[in-house]
This record gives sequence, C-alpha cells and structure tokens, in this order.
Amino acid sequence: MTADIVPESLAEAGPIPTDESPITEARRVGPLFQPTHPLALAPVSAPPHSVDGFVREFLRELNTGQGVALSRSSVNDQYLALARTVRHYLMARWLETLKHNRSSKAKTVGYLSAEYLLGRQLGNALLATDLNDVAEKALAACGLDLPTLRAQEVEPGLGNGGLGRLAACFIDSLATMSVPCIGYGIRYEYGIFRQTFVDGRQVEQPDTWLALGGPWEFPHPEAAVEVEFGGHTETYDDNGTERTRWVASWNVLGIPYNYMVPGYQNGRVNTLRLWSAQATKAFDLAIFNSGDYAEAVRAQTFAENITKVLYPEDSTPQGKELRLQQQYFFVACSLRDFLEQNLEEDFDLHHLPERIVFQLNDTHPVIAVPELMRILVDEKKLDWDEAWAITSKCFAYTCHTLLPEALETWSVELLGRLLPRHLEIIYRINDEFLEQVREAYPEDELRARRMSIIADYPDRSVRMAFLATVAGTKVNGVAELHSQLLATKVLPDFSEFFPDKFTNVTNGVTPRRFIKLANPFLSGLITDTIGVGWVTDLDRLAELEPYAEDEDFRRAFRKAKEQNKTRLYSLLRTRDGIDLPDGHLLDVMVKRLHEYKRQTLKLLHIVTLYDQIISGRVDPTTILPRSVVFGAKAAPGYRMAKDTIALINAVAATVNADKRVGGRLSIAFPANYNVTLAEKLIPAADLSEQISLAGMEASGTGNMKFAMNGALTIGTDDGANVEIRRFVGDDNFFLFGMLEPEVAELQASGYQPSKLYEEDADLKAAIDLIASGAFSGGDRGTFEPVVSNLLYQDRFMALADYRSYLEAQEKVEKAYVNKEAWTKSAILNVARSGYFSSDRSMRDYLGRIWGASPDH
Ligand code: NBG
Repeated sequence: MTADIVPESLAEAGPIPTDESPITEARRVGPLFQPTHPLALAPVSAPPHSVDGFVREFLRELNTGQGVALSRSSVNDQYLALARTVRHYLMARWLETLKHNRSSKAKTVGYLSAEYLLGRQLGNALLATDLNDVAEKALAACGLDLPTLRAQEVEPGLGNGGLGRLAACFIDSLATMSVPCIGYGIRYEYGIFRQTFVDGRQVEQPDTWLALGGPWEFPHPEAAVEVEFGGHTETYDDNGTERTRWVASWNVLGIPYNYMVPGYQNGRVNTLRLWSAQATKAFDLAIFNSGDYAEAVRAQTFAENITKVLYPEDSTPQGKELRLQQQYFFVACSLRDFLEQNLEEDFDLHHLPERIVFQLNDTHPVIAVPELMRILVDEKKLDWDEAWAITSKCFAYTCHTLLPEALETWSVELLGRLLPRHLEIIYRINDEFLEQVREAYPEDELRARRMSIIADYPDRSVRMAFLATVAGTKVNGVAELHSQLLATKVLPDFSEFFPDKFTNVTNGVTPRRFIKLANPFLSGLITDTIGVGWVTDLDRLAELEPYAEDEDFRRAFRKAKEQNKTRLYSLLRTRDGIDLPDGHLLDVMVKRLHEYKRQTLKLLHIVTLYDQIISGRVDPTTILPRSVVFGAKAAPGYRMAKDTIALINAVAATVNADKRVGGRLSIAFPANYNVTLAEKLIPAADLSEQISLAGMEASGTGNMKFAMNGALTIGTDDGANVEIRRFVGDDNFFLFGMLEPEVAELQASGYQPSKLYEEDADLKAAIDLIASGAFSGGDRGTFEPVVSNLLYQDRFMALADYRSYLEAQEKVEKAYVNKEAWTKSAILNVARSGYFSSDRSMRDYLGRIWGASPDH
C-alpha cells in the first residue's frame, strides 16, 4: 500500500462553546447516556494488528490528523501521526478499563504526586501493545525509520529525579498488575530545565516539551474543577448546629489532562490525570468592557502561573507561595475529581476508605488531609469525629529523605492567608492529637512540644511530615536502612507513639522500561535463555544463575554489553560531540548533583589518578583504561553544586587533552541527563557509582537499574545499596566507606577534614592540584569555594571515605582484568536483582499499606 488515503470529510462539529458556557458535569457518574445507534453500542475496537492495518491507520492519521500527505510531511508530522496511531490500539483497552472500574467498584489507589518523570511514551506504548515489529515494518513500507521518529519525541520531564521517576515506575507496575489506580499530578507547562554548558558551567534553558504538540494527552476543559484560595472563614447556624464556611477571595480552574498508563500486554490501561490551571473567566468581559484589557490578561496570567513551571529543587523544598498554591491546587482538583467522578451519586461517604486510598508521595500533597476534612465537615456536613475517622483511613505517607532541611514546613502566616480554613483544621487536628500525647505522657510537656504539628521556633510553621504521620494509616521509608533511620532519628517520638504505623517498602523500578525497552540486546538473550515470563515476574531472573558458569552464555552476555556501548558511543558522538574509546571499563555516575551524593569524591579519585600519572608516580600503561561518564543537573540556586559541575567539566577538558595520560583515562559529561539518556547509558555501564555518605541516600533507584543491567556497584552501605549487596553477594559488589553508626560517631566527635588532608599524601596532592589552578588555566580563584568547602567543612565527609574509596577502586581495576570472573559477577547481578522490580514494591504496598488488590 503506497497511495495516501484521501481525507474523509470532517464529522459535523458540535456546538462551539461560548464564554457564557457553564462548566458541565457531563462526565459525572450517574444515569448514563443511553446510545441508540447500533454502532455506538459496540465497544470501540482496536485496528488490526497487521502491517497493512497499521499503515492504513498511520496514513489516515497523517492525512486527517496532521493534514499533510506523506510526501509533504515533516518528521514531526510523522511522529505525531505515529503516536496517534499507537494510541488507537490502546483506546479500546482504556475505555474497557474505565467501564470495568465503574462496575467493579474495587478499591482504587489514588497516587498523589507533584512529580512524574515519565520518559518518552512512544516506545513504552509500542511495548505495551506488542506493536514494535509491526510498526517498524509498516513505517519501512512507507519509507520511514522507526528510531528516527522515536527520537523526535521530547520526554515529559515533569519531575526532578528519583522521586518523580519512582512515581512513574509505580503507576506502570500497577497497570501491569491490573490494580485500579489513578495517578494525580500537575501538568507543568515547563518541566525540569534543559541543561546546557557554557564554558563548562551549567546554564538552564526552559523545557518546552509541548512546543511541537502533545499527542499523549487528552484535555477535558469541560470537566474543569474550581479551586479556591484566600479570603476568610465565618461561622453560621445550620438549623441549630454551628458550622464554618470558607469565603474565598479568588479562584482558578483546574483542567484535567488524561494520559494513558498501559499495562504490559495485559489489556489494561489506567489513567494518569494531570491538572492545568486556567483563569476562571478566560476573558473577563467586565474588565474588558471597562477598557482595562491589560488587567484582564494579567488575571489570566496570574492563574495560569500556578502550573507554569516545575520547581527544579531536589531534596530541599522551596518555601515559595507559588509552590504551596501548586500543592493545594492539584490535591483539591484530585480529591474533588475522585469524589465526584468515581463514586455513585448516592455513595455513603462513611465507606470511603473501602473505595480509595490516597498515597502521599512525600509531603508535597499533604494539604490533601485538611482538604478532605474540609469537604466532609463543611460541605458534606459530617461530624468532626466521623470525618476524622474516615480521613485517617484514607491516606498513607511515604517519606523520601533523611536530610533535615528537606522536611517541608509552611509558615502559619502564609498558610492562613492562602488557605485560612485549612489552617483552622490543622490546628484542631493538632489540638486533638496533642491531647492524646499528653494523656499518654502526662508529665512530659517537652515531648508534646516536640511532637506538635505546629512549630513555634524559629517561626510559627506547620510541619507537613508530622501532619502526614498523624493522619496516615501508615508511614513508610523507601529502603530498609532509611525506614529504620526514619523511625529512630527523624520521627522517633512518632514511631514510639504509633509503633504500628511505621513500616518499610523498598523502592523498585519497572523492568519494562529499564530492561526490556532500554536493553533489547540483554532482553533478547534473557528471553532466549529462560523464556518471556521474567518481564512481569522478575524473580525469574534467578533462572539465569547457573548460566554464569556457562562460557557461551558469558560470551553472549559480553557481546550484549559491547553492543550497548557501541550504541551509547554513537549517540554521544551525535548528541554531544563526545568521543569515547572502545575497550575501556565504563564507569558511570548519574544522578542529581548534590553534596551528599558526593560527585566530588568521584572527582578526587580521577584527579588522584591523573596526578599520579603526570607526577611520574605511576606509569600510565599500568593503569586500567577507564572512561568515566557523569550525568547530573544542579538546582539553579545551588552554588556548590554548580561549581562542582564546572570543576568536573574543567577536569574532563584537561585530562582528556593531556598526552601524558595516553588515552588511558577519558571523562565525559554529556549535558541534560534525563530518562531518555539514562535508557542508553545504564545498559552500557560496567561500573555503577553509588557513593553517598552512609545514612544520607534514602534509597536510590539508579543503583537498581544498573545492577539489573549487569553493572557492578561500587558503593557505600547506604540506602538500597545495603539490600542490593545482600542479594548480589559481597563478592559481586565493591563496598567501601564508613557505616552509618561510624558516620554518626565521627560527627559527634568533631570531624576535621583538614587533618585528613594533611595526613594523606595522595589526597593532599589531588586537592593541591585543583587549588593550583591546573584545571582553570592557572586561576586559583575559580575552584576556591569547592576546595575550601572540602577542607574546612566537608559536611558529607568525602575526605573521610577517600582512602577506602581508592582502595575499592583498586579492587575494581584488578577484578576487571579477569574478564571471565567479571562477567560472572555481572550475570549474578542480573540474576539476583529480581527483588528490585517495582512490581514487588507494589505487592508490598498492596498487602501492607493499601489493602487493595488486582481487579481482573
Ligand atoms: C529521593 C531520594 C532517593 C530515593 C527517591 C525515591 C527526594 C526527596 N528523595 O534516595 O533522595 O530513591 O527519593 O524514593 O527526591
């Protein structure tokens, strides 16, 4: 088939809405519209799963959707048409899932997350529908190339890092496990910034991910929800009962944008619903007629600002008014959406906990707790106690940090101004909670103060983690060590008071995206060896274990690794103009740039190797050829992190250009690390750097992705590294550094980094080399802040772990030389990483936290 399909005439358009059109609630569950036409009674069906069928659909989309003939179409036209074609194949499943949900009334997981770092959608949709081969052939028949079209997609970067990516993995697993779930979040117009380097320094560019069209989203402006802000509260007499109402002073509309979340080849498609803010009256006639056009437009811009941009902070909340607006905006929309669209009209709210559990992904959505109380008490007119009995069964809270500065608080002043009714509700929740505390510990007023949701010092503020802990049925950390430290160090009073609330669910990652999609070479080998079942049952990777002893399998495994390297190097060449040599150990450190993650420790290792070579202490031909790849974004306002990026780039430029190194060391820092790049980098890596200070990384999830793709980890006893090491075995993991209790001890005894510098000649030489200006054209000032920070502060104790890190790297060098033994270890990493599937995380949440189950 080659001829373009003649566009069909446009279906008759419905009435065009005017400014006066009311917001309809047409989608409301209730008496359903009864179609009479026989065609409308039949369920929508997917197009045929054949090359011809696909070609026909694709050309129809190109012609009637994009309005172009194939011969005149751009790559973007082709990509959009392809995306919409694949969408068609998912549509029947989506509508079927929605219909099933309505009738089954199974308990739903409402995943509330301010971030979803989704990654590209097309590849995943092709995988979910098993259409990859069909699409490839169909496009080839049209003279097009699938990888080229896939590369056209701009990933939705609606998250900062691990927390947002975790949310994306979780909703993928829930769909694959047929669990009813709605992901709720924010449709940022600009996601995480695009990182570029100018003279080695990070420069942020806006992420215009929607500029060329968003084929994966379904906007429903007619189903908009109103969200109020500001104003005051007042009491009134309601037939003898005193009630409170909130008289807000301004409002905005939340427009839902629906995204499909396809399960893996299981016929289920869940929904991700992201909210976009819009002014209540897009065109304010009154202001316009008064001649103040500028004012009318200003009001609109003000409202739309709420969902304009993702805060590019990771691990530190920005205490910005707009951020609180974002948080309340999306949870208010989401709660209303669930209550009004997913429950029957006559639903008895006392049974709400049987139908929904809202998972609070960190503290960002915690304002949902007082919002549900407000709805139940003020709007639905339930008693306070009844409302609390319901609310305190509808939420569970996940904490993702151990850094004290990352625990979110809101000033009472701001909360009272923006959400006066919510502040009152929080006060009452706190009063009743503290009453219980005082009852349990009558003589301990200090404890009551420590546990108060409202802090008095340094400013009056609301501690969102405390509120979440009081309200949640469960509180979980994200790895064993983290959950333990959460209970003993971050929230010790609470874990004593609510011993049954605290639990652990170790994070996981989806094997669909991070093995099957990202690593077709390894996936093919696994499937050829143990069959297809592993994709949805990752424990089956254990069946690979005996093959570690099989020479042919090891050869095939190495070949897959080589293919991944070739693919990566060719990408880096075209994407970044970076050339990496073949035959090196590929050593990768990719994650947000943060002092606690210790990119500077990795850098000290590189500078030490370099210094040993140029000072003649080591013959370069005796060191293991190694390529180090960094990927990291720094929060725009985080000086030290940005200086570290500049230093990495400066070291890379110097080392790569120095003939004395003889090409034995190569350093690359491709800009703009994101999910798309991760999918190419991780499968190619030999060595995974997970070197945070023990007790600082809540879990890490990159560490899991590397292990399951056959990289060995060099890592501290931190976060999920602890569990990874336990599973893969000490012999297949390079452990170094202080243990968490040792860190605490050193901290308590007065840590002096400058002493370590004086005592270790290699360390001193490396730091001196940086300080000398060797990497900054002789200018000693450029990296002075990094150097002083290391010598006089070093909050995350890079110097204390330096020697141990170097020794572990020496073990890596020795181990890598023995190809067969290394490959064996790499295979065992894959075979023993089944536990780190996010499907297992979801089973843990389902069984121990949510009380929900698959609904087939
Ligand atoms: C991050 C932690 C990671 C963890 C992810 C997902 C935040 C606040 N926390 O260690 O730093 O893997 O959450 O749980 O982004």
